[in-house]
Amino acid sequence: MNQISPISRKANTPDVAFLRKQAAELRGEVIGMSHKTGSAHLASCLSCIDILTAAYWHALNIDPAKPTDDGRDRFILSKGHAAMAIYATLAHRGYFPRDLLETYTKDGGKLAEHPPANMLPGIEAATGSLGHGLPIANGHALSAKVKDKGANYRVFALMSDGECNEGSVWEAAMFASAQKLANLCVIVDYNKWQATARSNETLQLSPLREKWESFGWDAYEIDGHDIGAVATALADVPNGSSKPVAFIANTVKGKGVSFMEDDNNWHYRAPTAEEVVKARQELGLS
Ligand SMILES: Cc1ncc(C[n+]2csc(CCOP(=O)(O)OP(=O)(O)O)c2C)c(N)n1
Repeated sequence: MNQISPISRKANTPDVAFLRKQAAELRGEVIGMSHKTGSAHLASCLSCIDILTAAYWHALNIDPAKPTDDGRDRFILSKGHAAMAIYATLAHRGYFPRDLLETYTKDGGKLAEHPPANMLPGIEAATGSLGHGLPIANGHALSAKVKDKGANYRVFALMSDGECNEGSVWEAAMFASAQKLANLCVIVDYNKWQATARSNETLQLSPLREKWESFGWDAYEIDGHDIGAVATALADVPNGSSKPVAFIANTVKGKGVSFMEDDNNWHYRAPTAEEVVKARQELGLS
């Protein structure tokens, strides 16, 4: 059996001012990456940056110097198209040098357009094909119970609302509640958009919280940009019940930049040099 080393959980109150500053820096980073590489999915990244910041700088029991530690919390970016956001998060959190971000999408590099497995410290699963992160998270969460007996690590999967269109998500949701995976947490980045349309006009997701609840989960709606509330919510998993936990995080696609917010053209568009300057000014970065 693997030895579980104790990585202590943060029980303290979130430092909201610090987290906000960190999130602004990550937003600046992904805006720069999208501009330099002409990459899509910038708005998808901005939508979930506050959640990533709350997780990596407050809630997760992790040590970037020990990325494969048996006792670490696992965090899976199931909406893998927001790869720039997880790469920027991991680099700024100290998993690998920030210089590596310059290699995003470069031939032969480690920072593929969507996260690959076993290439970078901190990337727990290859994602990008929507609907697979939660099934993988199930495996980790079950492993904590049956393989690493006594392990107290938690498993988080950050999903998108469009991803909830996938049947595999609901099969995995039923598995998690049947197995009483109380150490499992889903965060749905509910920005109400998918690639080319409103999510609820594509398939009827609403009422989303009630759907998760009816699949046997403890499900809560939260403001996905209230970084202190997200940090506290994630830190409090498991919540004392025997059920897995879902946070339906209401978010705004393109959050943080006025001319990108809730404008789904930024699902694919990359910013010009002038737009980068304007965005950074709005974020208080220059
Ligand atoms: C299985 C699968 N089908 C299609 C795609 C192509 N695709 C990339 S992003 C996306 C939808 C984006 O909307 P959403 O998942 O809600 O995430 P958001 O960008 O709005 O956060 C799609 C369909 C994919 N990545 N995986």
